Amino acid sequence: MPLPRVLADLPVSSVVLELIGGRVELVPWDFSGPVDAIYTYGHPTVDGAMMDRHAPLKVISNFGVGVDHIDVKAATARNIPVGNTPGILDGATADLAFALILAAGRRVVEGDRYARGPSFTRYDPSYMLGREVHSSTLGIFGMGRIGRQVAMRARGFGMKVLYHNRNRNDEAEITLGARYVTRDELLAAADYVVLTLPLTPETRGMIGRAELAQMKPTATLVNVARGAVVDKEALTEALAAKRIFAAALDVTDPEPLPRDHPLLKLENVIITPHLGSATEETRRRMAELSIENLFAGLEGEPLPYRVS
Ligand code: 8YV
Repeated sequence: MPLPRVLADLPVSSVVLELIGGRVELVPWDFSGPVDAIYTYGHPTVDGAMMDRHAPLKVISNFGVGVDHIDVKAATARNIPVGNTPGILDGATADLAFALILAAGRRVVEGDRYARGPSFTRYDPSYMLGREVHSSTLGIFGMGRIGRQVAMRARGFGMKVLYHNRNRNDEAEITLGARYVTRDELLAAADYVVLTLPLTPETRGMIGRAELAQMKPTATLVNVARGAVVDKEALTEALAAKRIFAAALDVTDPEPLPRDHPLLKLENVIITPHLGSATEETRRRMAELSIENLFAGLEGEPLPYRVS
């Protein structure tokens, strides 16, 4: 019997290969014939036309939780189940959000550049003053699983936690003391505005010129969601004019940014290459869940972690 054929977008990791154990034939993204499954490892677009090109597909399995690159409605209309990896990367992503809050507020990356460079010739107590993290106000857009983990960490830093979300999260309010506020209230009050929401038509470009103008001049924007939630040209302008203190971005649109983009030249921005879930432990669990989904779909079983 021929092995099931699975289209995969990038060379997958050794962990994924180990879990597959030679039970499928992996074919590259530009393969044009029919396949049994699509395995999305990075974030390539998967639309209805692509699903039709590769029919009959039994499953689309995504290595990751965000499925903004997959047309889930088109998959549902074609009875193709879509699987993702929820609930296992929240801690790692919240850790990274906190690393970015601390690094931007306390100018850690800039300090590292300075300490290694020729200008550092003597210590000066008046250089590189940052902003406090402890006792400051954190504003979280998106109180889902990752937002909740960020709020949990903020408690340890004695931060006041505000959030805005489509729905109120009673559990986060009661157990973590997070306070629900409007979008405008959050932007005006937060010292750190953290984005932990999915990319949808409603959230695309949600932080633009007007929203950046509502932030305090001392505030920092942290994005661990998706690059397209922020209007990068508006952000570049705001940072260059020092209308906000700093930004720390784990995600950009496009990813990577063109190498000559002005954002890359600014001192008051930190950019990491989409490292939210990038720990050995979390990436192994993501591989496990996505491969469980893949095999369940190939065998015609319900997906254990199904988006739709
Ligand atoms: C992954 C992510 O890095 O889960 C997500 O939505 O963005 C990240 O955890 C990514 O999906 C793997 O390419």
